Amino acid sequence: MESRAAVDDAALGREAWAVLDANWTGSATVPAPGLYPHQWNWDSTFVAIGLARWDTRRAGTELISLLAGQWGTGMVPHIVFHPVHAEGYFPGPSVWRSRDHPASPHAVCTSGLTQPPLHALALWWIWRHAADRDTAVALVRRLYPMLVAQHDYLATSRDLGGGGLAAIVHPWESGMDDSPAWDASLEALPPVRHAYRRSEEPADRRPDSRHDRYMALALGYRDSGYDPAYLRDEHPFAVEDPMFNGIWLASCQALTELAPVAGADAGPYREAVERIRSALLERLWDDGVFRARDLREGRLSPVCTIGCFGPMLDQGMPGERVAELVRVLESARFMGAAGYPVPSCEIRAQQFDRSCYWRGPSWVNANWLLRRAAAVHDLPALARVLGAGTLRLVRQAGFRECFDPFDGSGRGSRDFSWSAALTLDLLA
Ligand code: 9YW
Repeated sequence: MESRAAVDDAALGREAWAVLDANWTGSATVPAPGLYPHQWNWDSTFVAIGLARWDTRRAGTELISLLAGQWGTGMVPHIVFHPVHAEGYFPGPSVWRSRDHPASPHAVCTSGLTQPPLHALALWWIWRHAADRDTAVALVRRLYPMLVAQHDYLATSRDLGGGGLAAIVHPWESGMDDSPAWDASLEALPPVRHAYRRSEEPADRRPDSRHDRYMALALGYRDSGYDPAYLRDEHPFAVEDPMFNGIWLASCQALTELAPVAGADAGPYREAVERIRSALLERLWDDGVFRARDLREGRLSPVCTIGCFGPMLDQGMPGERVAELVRVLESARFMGAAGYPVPSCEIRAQQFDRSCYWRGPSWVNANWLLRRAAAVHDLPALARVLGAGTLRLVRQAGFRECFDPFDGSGRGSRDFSWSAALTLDLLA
């Protein structure tokens, strides 16, 4: 039995490498062939994490190529466009017009939004697990100043609520685009109709009205010249997301350990960790979980989603809060009533939809983040269930974009990079 499992693992590992090699452009990994032909921000951080134990240099190249898209403001864009297929995805460079902005990089076209700041944690993961120590240390020294700029940007231009958290200004920035956590905020926007359509969008993706609102939000921000004052005073969507901020906090913790390697002072990040933790507890904690705060409407999201567990990534989160979160996570609201970890939306919610992206299906990256959270809080049984359940999903259905949480069948794109990369990490 044991050797059979070992053979299966080896075959799974080979399949994962084949997907990553097929999606490799020579300097970056695209999320999936066809639908996503460019470099996506948090996708690349998960790819770097998956490669970290096996290929230090390639893991580093993944982050370096992404950070080549960083703006002078410190913002790391959510898409860095591949020059050849530039208009093969909508919205492409002609919509974002990054080059019209004086702080954008000259060499590449990018979007004007960001995504969850997992970069410092990914760099820490490479540094912690690298077989090639010298390459890892050189990488830390090279990337550290860029991460400082990214974190400064979040702490200044994105603290739109003034309470110490970073706000997302578009659902795309959460990485969990169609999560029900944004429904109420989107519904509160003025009605819009827009001619744009995403050509290859699957029919079950999202209702038109939501996509039109996504476009209106993106264009409003672009037309302001990507102005931080516009975001603060006028932009109609500003949400403090617990997953985005939990990831930010975990990345600040990573920077406290990377600072001495880079010859820098860890002090500012120790303070940032305390500040973000207090703000999360004060501003987002409600009824046993963390909830997204809509800064424009001044209310917390009534829906409990996978994002509510993001602050569990904080090693210093008080034990009683972690225990409450784990109770909800293991209950019939999430893992307790699903065949596979972890539904992206609470099963009992009216908005739960087992077949629609972030409205119900299980995702390998979210499972990996929760497994990491279980590990930092010394919850080995939970970590094992999350790791084994995720491997069961990819073994049975392949490296799909997401999975039905009840029967484990695959959904969305095939040969999805982060599903393959994080499998390599789970197999280690
Ligand atoms: C989109 C690339 C991206 C991910 C997001 C995921 C999806 C793209 O694909 O969004 O706008 O259609 O929700 O997390 O980064 O894989």
